[in-house]
Amino acid sequence: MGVFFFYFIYIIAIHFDIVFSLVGFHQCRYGYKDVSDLEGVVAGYANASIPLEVMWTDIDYMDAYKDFTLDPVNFPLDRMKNFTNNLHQNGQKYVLILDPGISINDSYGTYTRGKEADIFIKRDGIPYQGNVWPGNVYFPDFVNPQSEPYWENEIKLFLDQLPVDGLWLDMNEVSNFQTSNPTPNSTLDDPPYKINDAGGHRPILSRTIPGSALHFGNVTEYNVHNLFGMLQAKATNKALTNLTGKRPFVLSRSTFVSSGKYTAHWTGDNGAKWSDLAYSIPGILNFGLFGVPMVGADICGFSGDTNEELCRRWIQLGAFYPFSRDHSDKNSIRQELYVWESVAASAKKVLGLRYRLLPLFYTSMYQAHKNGTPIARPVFFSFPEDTNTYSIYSQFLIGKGVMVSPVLQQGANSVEAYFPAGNWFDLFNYTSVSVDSGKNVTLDAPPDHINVHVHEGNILALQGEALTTQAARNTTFELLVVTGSSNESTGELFLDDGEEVEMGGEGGKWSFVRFRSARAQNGSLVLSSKVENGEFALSQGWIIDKITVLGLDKVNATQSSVSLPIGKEFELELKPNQTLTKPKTYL
Ligand code: MIG
Repeated sequence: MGVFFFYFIYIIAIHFDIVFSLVGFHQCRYGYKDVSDLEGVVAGYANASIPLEVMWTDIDYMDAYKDFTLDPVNFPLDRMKNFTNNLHQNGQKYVLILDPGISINDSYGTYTRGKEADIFIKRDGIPYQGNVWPGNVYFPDFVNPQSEPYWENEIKLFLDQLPVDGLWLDMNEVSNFQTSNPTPNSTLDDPPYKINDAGGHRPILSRTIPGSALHFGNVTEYNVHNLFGMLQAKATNKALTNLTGKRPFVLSRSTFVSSGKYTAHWTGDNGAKWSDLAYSIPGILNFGLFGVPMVGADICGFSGDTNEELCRRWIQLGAFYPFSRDHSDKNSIRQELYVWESVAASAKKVLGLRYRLLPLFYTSMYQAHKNGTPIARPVFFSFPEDTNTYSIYSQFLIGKGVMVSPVLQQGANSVEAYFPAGNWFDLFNYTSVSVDSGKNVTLDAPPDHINVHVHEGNILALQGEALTTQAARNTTFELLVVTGSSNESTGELFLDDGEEVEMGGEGGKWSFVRFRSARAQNGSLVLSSKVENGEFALSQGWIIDKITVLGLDKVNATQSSVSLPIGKEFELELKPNQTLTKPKTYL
């Protein structure tokens, strides 16, 4: 099974790139009323000193739910421009939603240009008519090569007005509010099987585009149904790359094999329920294995009212999702992280750690790009020899050595977590869990704490806490060297400007560093780095000004100061001349 997965993801996942700022924290909601509402939320985060990287707006911003338009009353262009500029000045970003259905309306340019280009999906020789938020719609046919220039031009016309930073593709399964009549005797519209979709055994054409509809080249919808979301994400990714010359920022609800190359993904409409908090972990781990590494679930829950305790536990977990976004339904109460004091306090703590770990999240993204390994990984990924790890779905790893063990039950103040053999250190307070062979351990998990441990054998490059990823990038680095019975510890660090089109591309501006520590025979710890393309890191002035060693009983205390440029290889010997009872920091 493991071997199968490895081959599978190596093939499909390579060369996906994410914008660095995508690893920051995101706030969204369906039902923000107007620009003032949005401004209030951004201010709410700033006042509470909770990191906010990206503000999102759902279909509320559109004029009558038409793509590429703005509601002139509540989201007028001048206010929207001003809002977007202010975000950009604060180093923040803005992302808007798009739905695939194009309103049938002769005074709407996106429609008339689509009609002229003849790019809509057809049935019986004319465009197939569905019904979604704007009323009657036609759907662009992303199988048609002409849909790409059409879509790019629509995005261009919109970006020329409002320079948003990314696009969110919803409803692209395709979701249709109406079920069309099947063509009589058509096995494409109503084959002799049903699917258990949305709680009922319904014909497959229910609330989507019927299988007998036709795409470019007379390809039936039946044959390409599941590809729509992927092809739309591909076209959107390409359009944004062409238009901005930068790495694009796309989020898609529907995905297929290879979607991970073009888009991030969220797991769709969950509920504000404890069970959905727990299900979010297997959901995210699955998508990592499917080759969609940038994935998250709606934090605090989408439908139904959340509550303080659930939202607090959810941000504690969600702060470690690869894609970390709070999102809620129009009919539910507000759940921005500053709404409750205890949630705000927890959010500052856990997002503080997330931002210190941004180099790990981003380097894991680079590893996904190169090797297909997920960012959030099942525990068995690093411990395949420990068969107890195979069935774990309430804990997961970030990269190879950071393990998250969240509280998933209401009222719980402790958590039972499985620890594979070795030394583990809590990343908030460096308390340790040490097990000779893998076993279950009961850990304290008071209301404001989530257990996040790093395993021996790892070296983490950490940066400082900050309110935006840009500000975090400007802080100095700390190396956290985690040792144990194993002789060697290793860690990797990928750095670039966060938006160059290809991660680690030939001739690009990036640096890649491998850190290694090993015990010498005299008991010293030798810490060194190997650097590829150091010039970029040197040009940014990044330095390591702190080294912390965990898990050594004997360590050198003579090293009084360090200031190591990341872009330059180094070798340091930490001599064993002092017994330590707590982690040693070299400053
Ligand atoms: O019919 O745009 O999953 O995230 O807030 C619902 C409104 C349409 C479903 C998405 C959800 C989004 C909502 N959309």
